[in-house]
Amino acid sequence: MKNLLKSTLATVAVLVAFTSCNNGAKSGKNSGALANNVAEKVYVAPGEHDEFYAFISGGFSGQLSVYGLPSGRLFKVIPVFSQDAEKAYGYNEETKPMLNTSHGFVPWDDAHHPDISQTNGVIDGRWVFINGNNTPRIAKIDLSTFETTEIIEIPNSAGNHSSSFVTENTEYVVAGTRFSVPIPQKDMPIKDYKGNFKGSLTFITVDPEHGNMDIKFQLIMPGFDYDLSHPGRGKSHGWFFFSTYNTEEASTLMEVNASQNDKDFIAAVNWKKIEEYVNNGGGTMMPTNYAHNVYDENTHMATSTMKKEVLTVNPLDVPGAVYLMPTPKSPHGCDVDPTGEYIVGSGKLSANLTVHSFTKMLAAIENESFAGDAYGIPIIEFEASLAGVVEQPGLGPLHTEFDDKGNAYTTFFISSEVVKWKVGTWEVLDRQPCYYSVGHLMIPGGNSQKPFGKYVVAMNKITKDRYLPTGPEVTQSAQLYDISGDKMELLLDFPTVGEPHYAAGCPADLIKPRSKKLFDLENNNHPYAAKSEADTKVVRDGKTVHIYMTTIRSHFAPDNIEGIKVGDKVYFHVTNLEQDYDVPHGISMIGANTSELLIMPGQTETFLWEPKQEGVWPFYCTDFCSALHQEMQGYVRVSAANANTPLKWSLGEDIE
Ligand code: RUQ
Ligand code: CUA
Repeated sequence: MKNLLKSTLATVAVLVAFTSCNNGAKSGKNSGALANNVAEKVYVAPGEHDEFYAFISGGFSGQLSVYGLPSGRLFKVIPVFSQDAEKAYGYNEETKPMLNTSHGFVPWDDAHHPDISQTNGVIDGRWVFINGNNTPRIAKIDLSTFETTEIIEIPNSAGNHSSSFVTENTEYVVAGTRFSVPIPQKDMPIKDYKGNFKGSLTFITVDPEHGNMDIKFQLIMPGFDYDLSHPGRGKSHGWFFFSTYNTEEASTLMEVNASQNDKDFIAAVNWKKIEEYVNNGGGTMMPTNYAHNVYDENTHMATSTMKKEVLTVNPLDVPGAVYLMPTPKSPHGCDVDPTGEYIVGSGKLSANLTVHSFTKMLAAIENESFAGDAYGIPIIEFEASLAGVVEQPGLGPLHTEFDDKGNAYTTFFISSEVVKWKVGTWEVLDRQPCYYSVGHLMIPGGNSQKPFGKYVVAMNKITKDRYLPTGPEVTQSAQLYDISGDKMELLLDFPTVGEPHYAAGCPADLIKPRSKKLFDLENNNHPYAAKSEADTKVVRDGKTVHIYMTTIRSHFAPDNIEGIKVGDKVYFHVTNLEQDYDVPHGISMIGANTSELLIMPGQTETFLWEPKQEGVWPFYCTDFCSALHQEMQGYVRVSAANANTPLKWSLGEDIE
């Protein structure tokens, strides 16, 4: 019996060892995940702060989530392209215009690539930009309030994927189309795609002081798919690089038909040259229709303006502005190293990683080392701009980031790993498995001249057995690696909101001191604000009723309202009079076909209620704000549509 037990245990031990190996929960002596000090490296003690912020795209959630590194703790989900009932974003009257587009109100998008603003090539922590792919848009989030303050729709674009990357002084945030389409849109046979569909690359200026976005020009390129992009920096500042696939210009069975060519291109765009051309009156105004939505922090309201034209540029009209660098094979990631010299093209179907040299590219242009042209755009000879290749580093390369020591880190989707290699010698230095099938990766400051090479976050496409199961839909996942030593070390798994695509990170100190604590009531210019209880009132205008309401611990003013009628449109404009950090109030009304409001100190927000039944209906505060939070409530009396109940409101007295 004893022996049987022993041998059973031995078998179990072997099985466990085997299974855990299979699961990738690394076994063996130098196992990162099992080492004691690993826990310490990610442990942020209660009350302590993380060293880095990470802004991780929410993918098909349409949002942007804020994490701390190294802890992997989730702090906030910033609503960007999707309605968010928790924060009333897209539900309250103030923020609904943010989601307006030329297709009407679009309350969702597929968010991909956050990128933080830069000054002199270094992350400055002022704004983070992110693209919506599906109904092409670029959003700007203000990192003093962590709120989406601007969304600009991109006309002539579809599947806005090679976006939203910023140049080294945030001169531009750039958006490239994934799908080529008829420009302008028109009814035509799909089979006539080739030669007729076009791809637009959009350059959006960012006001250096206020951050206001404006489309400066759209470059109308051949009908390829523009997958990813990155700005030049340092010596290559003034250029922008875009990877392409489907240079075959196929429109059906793309998995086969868009994989025919040995090489596709990285398009190199000299935006400084085009900017000069445009500033001198170049380009063609094209009629179009797109929304520009701006949130004003002083009125606490967004407005949406429909723009009617866009300046387009034909690359052939600006000689010397656009070149194509052949790159094997259907390149996805298009990443520029911190010096600006090297442009890495990750050919998804290629055995090797291709690295172009900016210096060699300029020389090739100078010497006219061209191998023909595509629709008149010169194609640089492959060898002429080639800096080197990383040979057989893995399978299915997607994206590359850089540290501050001359190393590059590339993700491989198929072989499911991060591979570290040396920039310049192209030798592979280290590799670590990802669990599983990694897409993007992020080193804080990665898209800048100054990366902070302490951690890399791998954002994975598959999670499988890494967490407790949650039914068929399992959590999305990221992994944190320590890259401060020669070898990468896996430190942590943490779940993410939606499918994480790219992320942007920076030292917490860049953002923390500027984080706003409240809104100044004095500067509240909301047209329906009540800045004191004396200003509260209820105003009827036909069938529309405006309630000017305030909140303070722990009551609403007014809290008794009579004279509302069935069929009225009742707007609750609620101002939070608090002027202390971290004292929001909420409000919700029974039967309102919208979300609660969550109102920050000094802010005014509005929701619409359309009462459908007579009665006395309560409302209450939804945010636990004080010991008497539960007493923070009120009543609205609703009379029949033809009743004569007089309009009255009060606080602390009975309405007779
Ligand atoms: S990319 S699928 Cu960011 Cu690798 Cu979108
Ligand atoms: Cu105010 Cu709870």
